[in-house]
Amino acid sequence: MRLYSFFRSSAAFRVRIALNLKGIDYETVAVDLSSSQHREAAFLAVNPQATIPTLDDDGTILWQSLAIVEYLDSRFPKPRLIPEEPVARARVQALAQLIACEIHPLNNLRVLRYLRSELKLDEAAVSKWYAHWVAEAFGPLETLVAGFSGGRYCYGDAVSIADVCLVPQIYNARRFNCDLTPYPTLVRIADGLRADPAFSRASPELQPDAQ
Ligand SMILES: N[C@@H](CCC(=O)N[C@@H](CS)C(=O)NCC(=O)O)C(=O)O
Repeated sequence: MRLYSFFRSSAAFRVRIALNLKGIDYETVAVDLSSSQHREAAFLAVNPQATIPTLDDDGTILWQSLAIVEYLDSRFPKPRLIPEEPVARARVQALAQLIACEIHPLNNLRVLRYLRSELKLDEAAVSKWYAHWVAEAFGPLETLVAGFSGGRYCYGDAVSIADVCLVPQIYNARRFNCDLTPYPTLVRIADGLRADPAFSRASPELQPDAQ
């Protein structure tokens, strides 16, 4: 498998964790988002949406991190990241989507670039925007996870797609200096999971393209 990745991409970080948890060997194909390599013809031919991550599984191209994690879960079910039991299944996906669909689309690179270049916001205003959308989602997420967690993971006593999304989002929130003190459960779980090599090896600073 080949993973088109950028070291700092939190969506790629999710897929790296899932690949590591399942013990799947993969090759990293670095795409430099900072120089907009993802918008060049060579990458658009692979993924017309121009987004990272993109997975090439023996010529089959897959994109959208949650769809990729679900694909990996179907093909390599151990450990299951999306439970089979219907309630657990719906809930871990809801937690994952709270991060991947409610925070990330408002705070990803193209949105921040638009705020800076088109709307002429300065760095203080961009940081305020970023922190606002993190807080909007982390508030309810903290309450939900505190109720569902068995202690070590977001939901029950098993790793899931919710954990796969949480760790990169906490990492990014710290990078943007967001105040995480209101979310002790989320921080405890994310920091605990970083002791697991499947999570720590996926971390941005350990990627081959880390700058
Ligand atoms: N919903 C997509 C989001 C993908 C996405 O936007 N990835 C970011 C990196 S984390 C990206 O490629 N950004 C490029 C840009 O914003 O121009 C997913 O989960 O894969």
